[in-house]
Amino acid sequence: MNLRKLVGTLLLSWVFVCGQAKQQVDMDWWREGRFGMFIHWGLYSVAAGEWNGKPVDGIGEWIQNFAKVPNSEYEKLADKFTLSNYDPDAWVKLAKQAGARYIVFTTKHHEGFCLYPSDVSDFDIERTPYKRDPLKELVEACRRQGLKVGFYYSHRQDWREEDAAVMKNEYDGHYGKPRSEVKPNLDRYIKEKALSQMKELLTRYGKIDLLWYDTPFDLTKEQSQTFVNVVRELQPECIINGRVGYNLGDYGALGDNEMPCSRVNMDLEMVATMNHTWGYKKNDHDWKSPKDILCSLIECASRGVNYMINIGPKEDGTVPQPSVDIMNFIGNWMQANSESVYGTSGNPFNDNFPWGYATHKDNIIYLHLLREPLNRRIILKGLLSPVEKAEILSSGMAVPVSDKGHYALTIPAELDYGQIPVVKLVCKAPVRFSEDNYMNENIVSIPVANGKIIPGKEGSLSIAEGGNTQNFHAGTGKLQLKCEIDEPGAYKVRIFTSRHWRRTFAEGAKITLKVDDNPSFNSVLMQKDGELANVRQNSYPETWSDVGTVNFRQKGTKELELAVNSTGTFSRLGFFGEDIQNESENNIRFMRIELIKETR
Ligand code: JFZ
Repeated sequence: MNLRKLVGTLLLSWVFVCGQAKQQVDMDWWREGRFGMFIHWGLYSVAAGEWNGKPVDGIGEWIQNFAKVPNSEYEKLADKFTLSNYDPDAWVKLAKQAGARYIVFTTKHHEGFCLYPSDVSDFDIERTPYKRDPLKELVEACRRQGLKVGFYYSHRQDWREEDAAVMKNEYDGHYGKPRSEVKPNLDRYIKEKALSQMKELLTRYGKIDLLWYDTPFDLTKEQSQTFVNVVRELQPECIINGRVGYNLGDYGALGDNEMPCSRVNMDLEMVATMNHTWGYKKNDHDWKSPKDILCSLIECASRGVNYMINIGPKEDGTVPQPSVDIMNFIGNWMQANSESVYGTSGNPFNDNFPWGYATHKDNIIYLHLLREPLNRRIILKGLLSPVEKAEILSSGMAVPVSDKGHYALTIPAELDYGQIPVVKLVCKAPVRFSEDNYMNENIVSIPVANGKIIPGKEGSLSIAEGGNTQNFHAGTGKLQLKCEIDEPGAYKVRIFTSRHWRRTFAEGAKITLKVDDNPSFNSVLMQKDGELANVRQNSYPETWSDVGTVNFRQKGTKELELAVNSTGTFSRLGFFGEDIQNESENNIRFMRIELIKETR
């Protein structure tokens, strides 16, 4: 080996050993697939949201924590975890027929119980009446049906292990001793249980395609890196999710049920519940509608991110019927329309369309219609590529296209918008777009992610992975936006912010907004004038505030400038204290600004 090559090899080894090098894993199957199915199954599925006959609020898989159950009591659930109707092939078939390309299954959640026979812990499936390995059976079913295999592993939280006690925000009653006597040794837990079990999981079940870590909390970067290294060493082609911590995964991380508010230009995955819980709860009947769940899949694709929907089977392995119905509804739609999701990139336009969502691939644009466009017309401003033709994807029905400066589509009458019809627009070359924000129908929607950040005296606001503002408070600068107005007149100014459902709206928040040459809205109070009624309300409600009206004497480019005077009580952190983007409390989480043409 010549000297140059030797030096290069040594340098690369050194960088890798320091964990600095981020090994490039082939993400193509994951990006192409766009859609996965999450499965939360554990002793909490036996509890099913109740303890001592009483309902326990909160997500079902956290019941031991919320109900403050000592391990000596909680472990008795294992006797009732029968798996008597467990049919892994049926689970995989449900996912496959819905069009999901991968499954992520909880091998060990925060409760510490292992859904497979572990040599490292006796708190595992061998405590139950089930005498086989359900994880092995699920992996084999995935292989038989051609779905990729993902393992969820709670690498930081383990309520069974005192060494993993998260003292600042966890009930220490799990260990049957007063908090003052709980002496966690996190390094020992990591070495003796977590990493040892990772080795079991990564060597016993063949090729694993995705490792899904969760809630890194107070892990150090070095500790997170050890969870990366064990995967790289044993399963070098395995993708690691963003929640391993410190952005060390192969893709980014959003909060639970957190929908990006505009197109993102990085690998991200949105994980979502079908009701309000991941683990089965017998009393949670607040199922999202099948169409809402399908819309979330499509909206994620239009943002360029993956969508992983969760099912929470009962203790016997039965999948709740509403979950089956939702997956079948998605599957029916995907049968005719999946090409508008698989392998696509996000909405190429800068606009959020009032009638639905767009995706694109090479020379094709897909328009997903959630409702009939105004006057059954869609005008594609900003499209620079010549159009060849347009049709309804599922039927082939022609969609007339005219070119009067902008391409305009005339949408056929009598489409069934309950089934989210898709227009397939074929261009004569790979699609190209202008960077401008245009009006669609009577609204111009300006995502904050399109803005230019001007840092302030105390630092700078930024744009989070989900496209919303973060660290945006007095002193961290301002955001400059611009848009194209089609006609002069009066426009209502509507600002959309988001918050984590556990926190109140931004009481007392004040902002300053300049819109072109109109009088500035100075330090105006953000009122809660409404919230969008959609699936986001479950976790990240989208609230709008109408700050006033502006007038434009002429059509054309208009510039806006937004600054924060005070953030009030606005925040996004959940009460677990988990925050993925290390977001501070002192932030207004803007999503977009809409200018809505006022009709006379
Ligand atoms: C975690 C788990 O605690 C939960 O039980 C479930 O498994 C879910 C998929 O993941 O919950 C989280 C993790 C991160 C955030 C919120 C809930 N977050 O970043 O806002």
